[in-house]
Amino acid sequence: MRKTITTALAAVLLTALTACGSGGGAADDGKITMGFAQVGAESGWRTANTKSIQESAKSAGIDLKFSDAQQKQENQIKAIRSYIQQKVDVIAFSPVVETGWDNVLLEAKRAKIPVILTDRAVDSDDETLYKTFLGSDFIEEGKKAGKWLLDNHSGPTNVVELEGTTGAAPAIDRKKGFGDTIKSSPEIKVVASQTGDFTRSGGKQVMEAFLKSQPDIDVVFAQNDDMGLGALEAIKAAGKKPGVDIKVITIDAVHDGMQALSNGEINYIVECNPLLGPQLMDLAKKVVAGEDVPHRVVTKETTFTQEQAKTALPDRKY
Ligand code: GZL
Repeated sequence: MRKTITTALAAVLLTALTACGSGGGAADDGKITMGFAQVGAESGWRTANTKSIQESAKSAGIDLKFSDAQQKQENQIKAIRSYIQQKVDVIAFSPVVETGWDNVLLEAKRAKIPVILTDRAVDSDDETLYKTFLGSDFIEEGKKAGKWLLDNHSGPTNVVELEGTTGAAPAIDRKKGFGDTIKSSPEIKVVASQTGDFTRSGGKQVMEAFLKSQPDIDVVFAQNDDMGLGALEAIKAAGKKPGVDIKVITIDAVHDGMQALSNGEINYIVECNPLLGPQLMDLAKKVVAGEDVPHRVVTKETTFTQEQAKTALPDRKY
């Protein structure tokens, strides 16, 4: 009798453990559960990125738990901790800033839940804290913006820069790529640089201040379309013609940016591809299955002039 009870108890315990899972490995029905901690909804780029992730999860048959951190790191960390407690099969997120992730990523590692970085990087020295980082090369994007200015400026050129979220990888790296590239021309000077937090309102407010404080602005380098579009409003309100009196260079190539480029109000856009969903889901399946994946996957992207925008606009997906 005692033997029967012990055997039954062992069976119950084993089932309970299997059902809860020990983190990692798809659920019994083979369905993968992904916890995704998104930055927020600050820009047209982010909206397109979220749509790509949600639609791709559906087509990949992946059960997606999704959270919007309203651009606050503490909210992303809370969301990741909740995914760990829920014992999801894989966690993915776009770190709003580069620093402050080691502790929560260590908790995920101890829970044996693999992590995938998308879009933005973390500055951790411990590369075992995440399986792979899928996203753009932001330094390259900054270089492309700087190269266009080198090739298309004439004489002394005063630049004002609208920076992205302070501490965010795209803000740090785009600034570096742009600055390092224009260094080769002593005629080009960044006379003012300030964060607009990747938002349209932020770009407008900072540009209004620049137009008051800077007597002679030749170029605006906005680290994303949304801040650039906000700057266009400020430039027009100051009675100047964007794209002509003040040249505008931006990064992203979302629909509204491409429309302004096509209309001649923006001069050049460096694309930053937000459609990371399909690659993310492929990587997640491989990671959950325990397969090796590259530690870095760089997304493909291009650049657009005003003429190229006119041709590309009708077929753009975002
Ligand atoms: C870049 C992404 C940036 C976009 C902005 O990959 O992190 O954040 O350039 C967005 O539009 O807010």
